[in-house]
Amino acid sequence: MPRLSAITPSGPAHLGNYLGAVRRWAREGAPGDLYFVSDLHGMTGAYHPQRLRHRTRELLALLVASGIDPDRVFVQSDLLPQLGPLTWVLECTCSFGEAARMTQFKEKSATRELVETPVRVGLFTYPVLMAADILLQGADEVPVGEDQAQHVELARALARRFNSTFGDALVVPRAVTPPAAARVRDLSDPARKMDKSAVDAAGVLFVMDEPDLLRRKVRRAVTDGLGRVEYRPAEQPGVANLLEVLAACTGRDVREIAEGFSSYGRLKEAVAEAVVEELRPVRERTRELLDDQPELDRVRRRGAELASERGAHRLSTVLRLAGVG
Ligand code: AQP
Repeated sequence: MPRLSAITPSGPAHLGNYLGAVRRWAREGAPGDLYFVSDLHGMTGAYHPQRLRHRTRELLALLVASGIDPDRVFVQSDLLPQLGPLTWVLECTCSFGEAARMTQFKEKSATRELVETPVRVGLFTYPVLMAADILLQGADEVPVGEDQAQHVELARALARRFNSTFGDALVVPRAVTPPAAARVRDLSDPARKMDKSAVDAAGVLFVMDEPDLLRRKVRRAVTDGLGRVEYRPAEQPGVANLLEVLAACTGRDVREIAEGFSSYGRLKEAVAEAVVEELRPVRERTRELLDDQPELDRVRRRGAELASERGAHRLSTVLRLAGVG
């Protein structure tokens, strides 16, 4: 049974997405695992259509360039003909109160109301679409962080309810905690995680940034006035973040690394070079794929075909049991 993971094109992929997710998927994924670019989830707030399309392609290329089996990768919107009806069936299985309990909606809608009105219904219902993503593919495990665990619980509840009300059709998924990975922080504000949709990109190292830009961003990383290279995340969050990045890129122990540096300047140089070398091959392969449109289109079509084949029988059973279609 597959595990299902996704990445949303809410911005260009950054070093955190790469070290914390994509690289791990490529290195540690089991042969049956599935990955998708969740472009429909990127529409729940204000967005720019061309930018969404471009970032979706770029993320698809990145996943394949990172070494994930292209047959296990797809773009969410390519499954709209199946996700649409399944989402509707699930929305008619989900109570309003259940959807309204999603804490991520409460948090995001509160923030968005301040900067952008109105808050979209899509932001409210997207956990049901996420349930459809999971249930269509028959994924039994969904590796997610704490912020998404409640959504997987919803998918689990909806699958159970559908099965017990209408008949067995859906695999009941569960959230699993992914193995601990680097949590990369914003270089300009180490109190925050590195974020695709950060308003200020100065502290975000994007996978597709040119080496010189990466170096400049690392050189400007916020540290502190203590002048001591030690791994003390609470007292020296900026320095600790740089050390963690270096550890994740080199596979070395973070405390051991700290002992080798006496100045922030030297540490930053080493971090910059390690990041440049870590990202260089994947950036170059992503670029090659983006430049080879027929090949990327072929990969995308095949991924979509395989993913929709995986879901076709399940969807028709669901519709039959639900009395429609
Ligand atoms: N800073 C990070 N460090 C380590 N891992 C990270 N991930 C995200 N940020 C970091 C991991 O990347 C995967 C895909 O994430 P997503 O598309 O669901 O985006 P997100 O978690 O909401 O965070 P982003 O990338 O910063 O995007 P936005 O701007 O949309 O919030 C996940 O496995 C995530 O853990």
